[in-house]
Amino acid sequence: MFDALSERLQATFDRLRGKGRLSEGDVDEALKEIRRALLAADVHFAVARRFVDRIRERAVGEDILHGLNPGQQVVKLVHDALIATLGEPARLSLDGSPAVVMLVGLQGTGKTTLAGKLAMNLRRAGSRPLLVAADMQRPAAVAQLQTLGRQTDIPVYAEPSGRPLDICTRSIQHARDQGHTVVILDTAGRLHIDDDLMREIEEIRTRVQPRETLLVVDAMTGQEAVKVAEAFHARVNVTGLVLTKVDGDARGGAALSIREVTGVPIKFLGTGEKMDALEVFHPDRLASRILGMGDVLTLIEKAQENFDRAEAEKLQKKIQRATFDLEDFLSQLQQLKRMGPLGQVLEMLPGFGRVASQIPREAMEGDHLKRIEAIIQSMTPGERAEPAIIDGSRKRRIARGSGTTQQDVNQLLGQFQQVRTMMKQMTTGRGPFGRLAGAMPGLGGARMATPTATRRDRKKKKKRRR
Ligand SMILES: Nc1nc2c(ncn2[C@@H]2O[C@H](COP(=O)(O)OP(=O)(O)O)[C@@H](O)[C@H]2O)c(=O)[nH]1
Ligand SMILES: [Mg+2]
Repeated sequence: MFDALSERLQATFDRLRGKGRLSEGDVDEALKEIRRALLAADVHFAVARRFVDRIRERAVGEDILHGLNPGQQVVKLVHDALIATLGEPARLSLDGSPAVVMLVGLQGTGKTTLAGKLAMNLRRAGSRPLLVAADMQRPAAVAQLQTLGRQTDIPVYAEPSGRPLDICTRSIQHARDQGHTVVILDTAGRLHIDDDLMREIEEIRTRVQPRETLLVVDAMTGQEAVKVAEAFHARVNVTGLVLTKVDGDARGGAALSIREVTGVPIKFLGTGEKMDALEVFHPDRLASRILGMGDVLTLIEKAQENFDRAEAEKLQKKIQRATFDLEDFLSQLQQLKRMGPLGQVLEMLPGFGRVASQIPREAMEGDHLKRIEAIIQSMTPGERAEPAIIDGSRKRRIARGSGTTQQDVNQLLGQFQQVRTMMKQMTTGRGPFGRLAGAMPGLGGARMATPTATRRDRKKKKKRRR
């Protein structure tokens, strides 16, 4: 999401930065370009206008033309305007015993998927969630939630038939009896113009008094999503928005308009079909990602969730002894893969968004990793430890053994060289990888141990530990 908007905004900034001094005309032109970029990304026209007005006011107020580095200041103003548009960070409220979270929205937006993701997320944080199958519209809906419950090992309350209102009411008593702390109601999809079905959730809401009513919105639906959100909010007083399918190629207009138009905060983003593809929404992080500044914080959290501490410590020693070899390369790739699709991970690195969009998709998918695995497994232990000895005839043998081409082998060796270079940057603390390494379990220490680490580096590192 946001690829096109990102590119256009960054092109605008590049033009500004290319100029030594900025005139009023330059800033006007840039603001027009920003507005056009927003509209092209399907941002609501009123939101786009307000966005640009915000920047213009501050540009004048702070007299950026006469300040240092006006181009850079425009970037900062756009960043601030993005955050203002995306709203304040808002947490899910879990007051109540049990706390009830009702999921509502159109059909197919990802409510049931979210129910599972949310339950997993809350369980990790120490809650005892119960999933409730309150979609009696589609015959397969109850079974879908039950399957999810089995996969995630989270209890599901379901009844073979009956009215959703009664099922929800009974499920809450059941939750109390069983000591559940959170109840997630997975309701049926409905059109905001279907009066009968809208009345149904109004009744559920009145009866069970959910602490949170989350409207699940498919980011791919663009402008229409904003209208739907307004209609739902008017009837059931939505307390939070969840944007799903932001991993798709939506233009991002819904994400940028919906909070400002409805006044309801975005609480989560759905970033994939799998159960771990849920992100707590952080406006500042998304703003940075849109502007190509990366989202190192989310990346670090993902890394900490998925990296194996023991592995990381072993790796740290290898980097110190400069014995990082192809075996380690393979194990690193496998760990990285656990953090999610490589493309999404790379986009979170500062300056990498633009690079990531140029890497062919297949290069980031599982098949590619399988090929790499096959190639490395066709090497002798000596070759894996000392790739420099791999000459033409060895390459031919490896290609044959792994069912790949010599070109594939060359490509892998090239990538390995690049990673080695990045590893060097990690140990000297330069560039995005340096910052990332500093935060990863085990890797941070590598920086201290290198001869180039200065006292200041050591102090910084100490600070980070606290
Ligand atoms: N790519 C992607 N697909 C999603 C996401 N959330 C849900 N889906 C898919 O969207 C489809 C509909 O999801 P479902 O949870 O059944 O929607 P519901 O009708 O609102 O309950 C399914 O194929 C899901 O796998 C997401 O964040 N990203
Ligand atoms: Mg469903």
